[in-house]
Amino acid sequence: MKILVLGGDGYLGWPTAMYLSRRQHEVAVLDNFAKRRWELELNVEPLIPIRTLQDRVEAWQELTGRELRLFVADLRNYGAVESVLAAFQPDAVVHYGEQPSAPYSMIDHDRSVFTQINNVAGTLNLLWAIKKLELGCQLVKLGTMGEYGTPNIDIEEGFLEVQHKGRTDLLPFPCQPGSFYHLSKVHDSHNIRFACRAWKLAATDLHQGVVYGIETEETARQESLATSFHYDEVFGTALNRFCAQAAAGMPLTVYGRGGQRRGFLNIRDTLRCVELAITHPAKPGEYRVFNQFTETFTVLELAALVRSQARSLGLDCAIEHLPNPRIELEEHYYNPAHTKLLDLGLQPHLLSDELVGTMIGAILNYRQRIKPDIIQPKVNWNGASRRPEGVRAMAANA
Ligand code: USQ
Repeated sequence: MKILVLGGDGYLGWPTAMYLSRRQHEVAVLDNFAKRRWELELNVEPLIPIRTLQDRVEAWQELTGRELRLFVADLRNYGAVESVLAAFQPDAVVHYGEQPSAPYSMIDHDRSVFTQINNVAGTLNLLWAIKKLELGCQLVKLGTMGEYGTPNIDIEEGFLEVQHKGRTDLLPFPCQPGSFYHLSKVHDSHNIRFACRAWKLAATDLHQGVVYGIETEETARQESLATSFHYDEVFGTALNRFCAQAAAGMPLTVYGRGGQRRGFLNIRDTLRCVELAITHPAKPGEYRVFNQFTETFTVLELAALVRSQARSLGLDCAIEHLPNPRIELEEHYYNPAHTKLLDLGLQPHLLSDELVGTMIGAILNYRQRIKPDIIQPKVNWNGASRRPEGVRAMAANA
């Protein structure tokens, strides 16, 4: 199958491209390297030094003999999107090509506007190009579990049967997202669903939970194939950050009471879920949602797990409850369904003490690169973010 991976330079896009290439698919990657620019703006960098995408594509080819075609293009440029799709003629498009951070979208006005324009317009351009070229390809889009928020009822996979004044309908599950980033994904979902209805496109919206992990089978083959693992407050996510903090001998940054419960999954399962969506495609006109996570934890449960593993590795590790910089419930009901990917054959890599120990061990190899000053949260949801000076113009020009 011909598969185009958008955002192929990112934490998930790059491992996905190699994973699919190794399984004999003809894979192309597209990126505009925006994430590397945001890293420069905020003066953060991935834990493992990451080669350019061109170098990584070459390294993959030398190692496996398999070609990854590379397109450098910005999804906000409709002409570029159309030319890439016309040149490659994909059977499936895997769309990771968005600004992926909730804190980034909450730094200031410029970055919230940027996040929504970038994400929503990029996806709209893609939908229009797929329609115009009549490619008949399927779209596999990375959405987020955060689209739903934390309602006081069970969360279903995309749709809720509602009875109202004696009538019944299957309607999109109500969304109460917790940041302008998560909102951008809700807007995408509505646009994709409409395009499926209006133009008979076929799409799977993967509502993914928080991903953890530093390596996959493919990235582990050599350091030049490593993926972009972040532990900073903007691009790092909860468990990845806690493991890096433990390796650096710093207290674990639990926001507030830590009763926030979320769905989590191993990075290896992300790749498998995307493959399952592609190999069991949506039908023309179908918009479907899979909740993509394998288990739920509270933030405090994760911190306790990391602390116990860190201590067994001889590291000094404490949990610190910081004032929560976000607006979110710290104690709440959370019971989302997640059966559709399991029904298709997903066999989860569940989180274990051993895995957390392995992650901390892998991070310890790069301990000298950890910058302590990018760990504490500075971005506040109330709009009073302490961000670096002199970056406003860059964001506005992005
Ligand atoms: N948290 C802490 N301490 C930290 C970092 C996070 O307590 O040092 C807490 C947050 O307050 C939040 C929870 O951990 O309650 C999750 O935060 P996160 O930063 O790990 O993840 P989030 O901002 O929700 O976003 C991440 C990805 C995003 C994806 C989303 C899935 O960055 O791309 O869409 O996870 S979900 O969370 O299910 O919406």
